[in-house]
Amino acid sequence: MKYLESDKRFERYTITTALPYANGPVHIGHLAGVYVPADIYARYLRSMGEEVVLIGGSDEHGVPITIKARKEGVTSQDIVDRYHNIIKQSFEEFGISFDVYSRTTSKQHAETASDFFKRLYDNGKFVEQTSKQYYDPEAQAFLADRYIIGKCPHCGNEKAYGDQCEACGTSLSATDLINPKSTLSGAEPELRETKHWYLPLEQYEEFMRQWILEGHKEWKTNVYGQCKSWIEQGLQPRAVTRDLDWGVKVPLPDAEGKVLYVWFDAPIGYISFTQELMPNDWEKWWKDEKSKLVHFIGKDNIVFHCIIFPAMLKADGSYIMPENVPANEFLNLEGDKISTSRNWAVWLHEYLKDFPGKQDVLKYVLCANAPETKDNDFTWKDFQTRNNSELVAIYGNFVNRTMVLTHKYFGGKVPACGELNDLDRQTIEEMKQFPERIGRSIEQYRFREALNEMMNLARLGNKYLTENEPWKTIKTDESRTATVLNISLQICANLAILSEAFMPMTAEKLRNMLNMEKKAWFEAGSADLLNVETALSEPQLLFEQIDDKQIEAQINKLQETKKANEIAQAETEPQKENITYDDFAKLDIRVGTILSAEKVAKTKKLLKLTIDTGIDQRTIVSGIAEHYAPEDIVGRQVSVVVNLAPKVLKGIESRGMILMAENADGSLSFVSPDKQIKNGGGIS
Ligand code: B3M
Ligand code: ZN
Repeated sequence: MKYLESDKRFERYTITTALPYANGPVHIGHLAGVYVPADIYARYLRSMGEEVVLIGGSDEHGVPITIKARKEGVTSQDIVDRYHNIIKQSFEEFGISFDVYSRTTSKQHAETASDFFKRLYDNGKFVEQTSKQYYDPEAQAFLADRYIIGKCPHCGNEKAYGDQCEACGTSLSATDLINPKSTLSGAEPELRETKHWYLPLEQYEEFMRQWILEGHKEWKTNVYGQCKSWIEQGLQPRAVTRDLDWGVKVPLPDAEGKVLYVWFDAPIGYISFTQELMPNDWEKWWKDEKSKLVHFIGKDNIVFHCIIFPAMLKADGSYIMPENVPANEFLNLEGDKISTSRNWAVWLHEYLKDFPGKQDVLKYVLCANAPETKDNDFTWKDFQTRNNSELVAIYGNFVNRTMVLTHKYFGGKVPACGELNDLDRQTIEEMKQFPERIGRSIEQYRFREALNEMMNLARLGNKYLTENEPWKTIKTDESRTATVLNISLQICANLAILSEAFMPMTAEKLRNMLNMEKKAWFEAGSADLLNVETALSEPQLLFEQIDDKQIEAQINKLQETKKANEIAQAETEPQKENITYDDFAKLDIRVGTILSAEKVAKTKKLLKLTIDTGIDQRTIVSGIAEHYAPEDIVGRQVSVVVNLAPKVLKGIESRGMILMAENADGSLSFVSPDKQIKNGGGIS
């Protein structure tokens, strides 16, 4: 069952969610952009009695994973095993109702992707092309663009990558770099010929024009607009293979060292995961015109899901096309782009540690503020406000008042409804409209609007309760009070059904309180969901206030991240002029131990230290008072230049200098041996 006329021809829903790269955990941006809306959509449709499969999994191929593995000195398989498990667990804990959550390193996937390629190959759907690409003669491997660094031709940054300069943001080709170097070996790469297979997208241009530009004007404007601009610029052949040793092997005899391009194999994952779930039955979900295929993705994936993957499906010829691709824009965090590499994110597994049991709060906030039509900002303040003044003050408050009053006046049993007055009738009439109103919004992928409508039902309940003041009528008219609480409880029961798609954990708690079975969406809208005399459970708070302290802790955490990033990015001072070995040998640097330390009176920066240098015990005045407290450093081993000419500072003769390392923020740190050394041990 569904409300939109245009959806009535479909008998089942094949819903896919972008496969997150298994090179890091998932964060709120992933949840807001893809998994929250997809989960709402799937839960809603199931509740409407539709056949649904919600498909997800980890994207475990691609160059960034191999780079991360190399950096950590582990295998690519180690990396994807680690993050696949973290990601999968986060999704489970957040109750994303996947029917299958698999991974692209599975055997089934390799087979399906490989067969898919082979079929297109056998049917002459590819063109072979040879091009020149960088090759590392020492590592004996072709280099992905990311594996090459050199000088950016635009801004001069010496460490630009072959695909992008991160200093000025320009996209590059590896051949643009000045002085390119392989990051595998440091060698200078050379251009060598290599053969690859291309999908000639230009052959599908006319089809795309008809299918999307003519046939899907209803797609979200951000999605339609991007497709239009791609198609109008003219589609180009796309290489679907790469020279790499991590991925699905190209299933051809002359393709040693070549794998399928990650963006070729990943979307096939949607198909192979369906096969894992339903080995005998998968085809109807992918090949029957009565199946509605919907891809939930972020905006950076639009071209792959609207043009490239459909072209692959079309090249095969036996698949249905996606009916919609409701891509979202980006969610920012406290005004800055979310970034895995800069650790600028709220990680789901960390959120769960800091806010245990509050999955629904985050899902609610992310949906209420979803980047549906433009980029949006997540702030902790907004998170707090939405929790305290919406979930607690409206939804939670309404349910709690109703429950508490029913327990107080009617022993926790659903009281009978007496005669209805106009306000009762009007309230029930309004209540009846919510299932369709919310449902229509969801069917049109307007999840914020849908959520707001769901809250309007709670608002309606609150208003009804406040206007009828059952705590007053109880003194004079018990039957009136019974009617009002009966209707309020029926509204609670409606909420339990209609909020399940958005906040499943809360809905379940509410059902338990109401002693109510799980009911279908289309059963909502009724004022007879709870039978008279049904015993209710004890009232239990559905939401609780989040206080300033919790919010400040989160904001502080982000500020720490920011500081760490600034430090990591700060420019390093250029190297000084060369000196001879003899110049260096003149320095006499020894390990010494701090015997005592005190502040030099009337100065901010100076400490007077007594050091055992192994040669003698001497006084050194050091400008470290802002970085170390005297009591913390007694007993520490430090590096001392012992033959520096003595100098009088604030009336104290200082004989030598303590070596300090300076961080980007100006903070100082002792340069100390990493194990105990006898005092006087030379440093050279
Ligand atoms: N892993 C890109 C991303 O996470 C990619 C999506 C694949 S969907 C088939 O943005
Ligand atoms: Zn640059």
